[in-house]
Amino acid sequence: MISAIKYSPEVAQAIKAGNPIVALESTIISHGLPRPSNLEVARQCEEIVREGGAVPATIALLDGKILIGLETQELEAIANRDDIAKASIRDLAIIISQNKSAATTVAATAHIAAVAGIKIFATGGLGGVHRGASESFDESADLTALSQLDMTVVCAGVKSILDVHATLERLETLSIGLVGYKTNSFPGFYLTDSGFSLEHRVESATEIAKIIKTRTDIATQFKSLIVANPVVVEMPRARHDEILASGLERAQQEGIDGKAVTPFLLEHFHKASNGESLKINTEIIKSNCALAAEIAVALS
Ligand code: PSU
Ligand code: MN
Repeated sequence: MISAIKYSPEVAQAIKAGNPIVALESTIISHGLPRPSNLEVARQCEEIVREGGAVPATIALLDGKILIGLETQELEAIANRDDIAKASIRDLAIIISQNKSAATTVAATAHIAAVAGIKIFATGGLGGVHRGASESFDESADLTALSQLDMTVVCAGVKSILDVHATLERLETLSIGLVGYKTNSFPGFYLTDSGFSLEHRVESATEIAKIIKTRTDIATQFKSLIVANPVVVEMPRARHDEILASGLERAQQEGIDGKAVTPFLLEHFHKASNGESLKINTEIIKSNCALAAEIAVALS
């Protein structure tokens, strides 16, 4: 047991009993969604996982502790406090040692979940290779993290603000598994179809559970599996492309770089679309939580 970890009673009980658990990230709460929707959506996500028969384990760092499962006030703190940093794997030990607080990205959340033996994780859209990465070298640590962890991540593809083609190439190089849930097209976060096709398609949670077990049988489990679950009602494409173009331009003008890029562009989308992207983002996360719970149950 790592001393910096604090489990919520609900998660501790589920681990002890071997009940299905779904890990949830917190960067989406503190940096991906605006207040006050962020707290509301975080609560709804946890409820959806419970309704699906699994226990939600939202992961974050609060005042120097790793929390696996957030209690009411802890979730409120992550959603509302102004001192919540965005932590990737490399930041974890530093933030814990300095008794600080941070939300965890997909990379950091997956790492902590794996330490706790949790194998299923739901998020919105993965990080990936940013546009212009051949110059900026901006590639999310989500990719390298997932190439080293025994994790199954349910997401709506990678965020459409990224270079999707380059990201798919990197996923292949890193040997990260990729299946489309009831689709042959790689989803594009706000868009149902990113324009790239998928080699593998699955129809059910049971099928995914079988793949997860087989990965362990043949020792490929330490390179994550991505389950790409497309959003049902997408954003009108012309509007999407227009908002993305203006967001990228603003980011460049304002010199936004590093870990600030993704939150900046997401916020730009939420503002410029008058809340439409927020609605879609919320649907994406909820749907991924429901599917992740189904997979966790099928696996147990
Ligand atoms: N998906 C969302 N909203 C988000 C993120 C994902 O719908 O805010 C976050 C995740 O935590 C992901 C991070 O790990 O964005 C990627 O950030 P970066 O591009 O800086 O690696
Ligand atoms: Mn980056």
